Amino acid sequence: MSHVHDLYPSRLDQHKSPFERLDPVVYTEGRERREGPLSEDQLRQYDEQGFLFFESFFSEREMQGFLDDLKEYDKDPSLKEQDQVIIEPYADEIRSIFAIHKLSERFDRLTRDPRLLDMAHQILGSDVYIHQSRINDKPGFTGTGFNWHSDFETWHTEDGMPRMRCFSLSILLSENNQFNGPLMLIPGSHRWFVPTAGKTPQENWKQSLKAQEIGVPDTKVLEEMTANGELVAPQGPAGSVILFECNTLHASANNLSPWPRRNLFFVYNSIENQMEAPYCGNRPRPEFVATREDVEPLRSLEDERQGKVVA
Ligand code: 6CS
Ligand code: FE
Repeated sequence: MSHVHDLYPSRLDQHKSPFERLDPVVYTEGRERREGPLSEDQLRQYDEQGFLFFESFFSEREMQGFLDDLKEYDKDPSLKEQDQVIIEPYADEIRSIFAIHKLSERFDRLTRDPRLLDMAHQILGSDVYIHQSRINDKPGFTGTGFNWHSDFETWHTEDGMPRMRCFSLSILLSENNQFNGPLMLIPGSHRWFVPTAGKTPQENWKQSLKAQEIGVPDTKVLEEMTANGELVAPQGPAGSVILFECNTLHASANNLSPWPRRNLFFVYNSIENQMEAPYCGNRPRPEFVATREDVEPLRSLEDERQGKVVA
């Protein structure tokens, strides 16, 4: 099945200039803003900049259980054989583990923590589900970076995500500092859609999750995007959280320090923005990279505790 008209065309055989996004950033839909943990100021900042940073959102102690789970996974050689585990290009070490919330009850529960889920409801203005979850475990010395990209550009072309109504929460499980390859973002870049050049090969994910080459904006556009502004690289202790819009341009450098950079990502998508056929025309990517079948609106743990959720 192909799409008659694509609002966000990309992976093209000719150059197309960036254009303004067609979707809201904060979904109010004519109603009053949903109540939630984010202040008007924070919502405005997110709207303008495309990200928010919460230093020490959780305590380091709260993160310990998650790190213990990861240590167990590191010891399990059979895990490395699975497709959902991506190995570093130049070392036999884990780069990413996808669908972590399906592997571990502890991670699954965290997706429904009201402190996170209430922000998702407030920004996306609807029920939400997890489009993708992963650990990016950038090991000391050998961990490689991530090239500049917009997540939405990939999720639209390769997964069939129709609109920009989605964001990522990156939860720092280890300290992120200037040496271990912290996430870099281009503030305000989420306001532009940047079409990229080059056809998407079948099963591109096997290559792109190790080192992305297709779907990367050209350097001229990146220069323009940073011309009046700056780059930001939020840094802080374990338990800090970066919330960034699905179309915010971001990247990160190699980790040449001895300290691993272990970040957990939950991608919250609106229930009204479920996957269609991939816009690049290829076969859909596996369910562990892009939820297509198993779409369940998340209910907060608070509701469960109060017995409000009827099975
Ligand atoms: O292809 C993807 O879905 C992923 N790749 C990158 C570089 N970022 C977002 C996402 O995990
Ligand atoms: Fe990304």
